[in-house]
Amino acid sequence: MILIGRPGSPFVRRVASTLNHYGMKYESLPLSTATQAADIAKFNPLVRVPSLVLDDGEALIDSNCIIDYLDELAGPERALTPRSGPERRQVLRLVAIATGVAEFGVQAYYERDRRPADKVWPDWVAKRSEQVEQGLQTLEALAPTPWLALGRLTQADVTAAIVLEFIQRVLPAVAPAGRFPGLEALSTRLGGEPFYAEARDKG
Ligand SMILES: N[C@@H](CCC(=O)N[C@@H](CS)C(=O)NCC(=O)O)C(=O)O
Repeated sequence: MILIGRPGSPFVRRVASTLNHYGMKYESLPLSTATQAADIAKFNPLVRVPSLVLDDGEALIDSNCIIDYLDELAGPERALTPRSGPERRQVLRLVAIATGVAEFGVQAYYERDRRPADKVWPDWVAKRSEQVEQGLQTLEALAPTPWLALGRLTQADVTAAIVLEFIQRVLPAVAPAGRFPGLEALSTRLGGEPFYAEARDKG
């Protein structure tokens, strides 16, 4: 399998971490959406990352769809997201909050850093930053248990920790050290896990 995209993207990183967690081998193709759009478009017409190209050439797109496929391959005993029922809904809700935080973080970051300076709309950056903070606060309220849900490691933990680190990098004023102590502890704890650390550093 080939994972398209750079680990600086939280969406790419959550797929890479999940592949590692399941012990699935893959190669990285760290294409940039900013400078290699035509190459990325061969795999995803929306020119977004990640894509995961399977050994038969099929290209899966969108981190949630890719992870759903990986969960199926891993089987219900190992899957980081339960297959059905209230437990699945609980994990998916938290994943939706975390990925929503990442999406709003990307929007604020693109608005601030990729637009021509005279076209930047500061109110938009402020609104998205506020929503990012609210999402992180909701996750923070659950964090110190030490897992976010089900008393064990789930996809919610992997995604939330990656997204916190992404926000710390692109919107540091929203997540200064000490603002989200439970999530910070989660990120530190997962940082000691090879499956997580390797995905952060790869590419
Ligand atoms: N819902 C998508 C979001 C993917 C996404 O937004 N990726 C960003 C990189 S962090 C991207 O490709 N942006 C390119 C663009 O917006 O032009 C997923 O979960 O994979």
